[in-house]
Amino acid sequence: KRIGVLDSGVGGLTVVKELERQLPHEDIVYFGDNKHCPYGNRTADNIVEIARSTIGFLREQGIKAVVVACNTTSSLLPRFQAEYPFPIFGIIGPVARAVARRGLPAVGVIATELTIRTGAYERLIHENDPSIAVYSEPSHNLAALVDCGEFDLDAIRAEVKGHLDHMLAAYPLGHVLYGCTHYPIVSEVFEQAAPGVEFINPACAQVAAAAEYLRNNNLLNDTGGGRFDIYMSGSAPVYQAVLERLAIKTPAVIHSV
Ligand code: DGN
Repeated sequence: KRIGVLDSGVGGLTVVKELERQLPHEDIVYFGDNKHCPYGNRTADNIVEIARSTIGFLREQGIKAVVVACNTTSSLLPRFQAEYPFPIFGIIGPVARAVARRGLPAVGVIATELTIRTGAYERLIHENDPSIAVYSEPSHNLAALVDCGEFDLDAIRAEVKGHLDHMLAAYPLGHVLYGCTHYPIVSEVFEQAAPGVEFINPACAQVAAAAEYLRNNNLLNDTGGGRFDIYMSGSAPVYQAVLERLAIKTPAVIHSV
């Protein structure tokens, strides 16, 4: 059986990149819900409804687990996680534990408005260590700017710089989390805008946690892999461009839904 991956669009491909690196023998079925993108500006009830329908679709493809490659959906995970007979891995819990393990005094989180509004990053980080200062920066536009696929880098640069200047003026942060899976697609823009900051991609901790669970439950493939289907309601050339930008090696079959 395969691992199902979901996002509102191309952002979840940054998690696929990590799956390819850490679990090269797995087959992946991806759902990019471009029709409803951006998620970050929708209501919580609507996102939960969309998540149920997407997981239903992935389930029909024959899956053993779901990796929620979307922070916005992950921030609402407790509302639907227990409804399924297979594990559903969120992206926020594992990185919250990783931040606490590293003993960081403070972190910034830049994410969609809905992710920030749910308070999920603060809550999960503070469950591990209440002393960590969390500085949240909501972005109304950034995920959509990346997903429009033209990579208007000037517009993306201006948006990123505005957010980082705002955060860093409030506190001299050494660490900032990419709280939206679309952002690591343009990681070089973030790094250039704030050279002294270490940007943390939560996909690494998420996939490590998923791998550990699947290994402990004998659900991992030891050989094989390389089957990668993308179902999306967006534009295939945009997906192709992001696959190339992230240097994802596994050949993808892209289906329009
Ligand atoms: N990529 C998604 C996330 O991580 O929150 C959401 C992007 C969006 O739809 N705005």
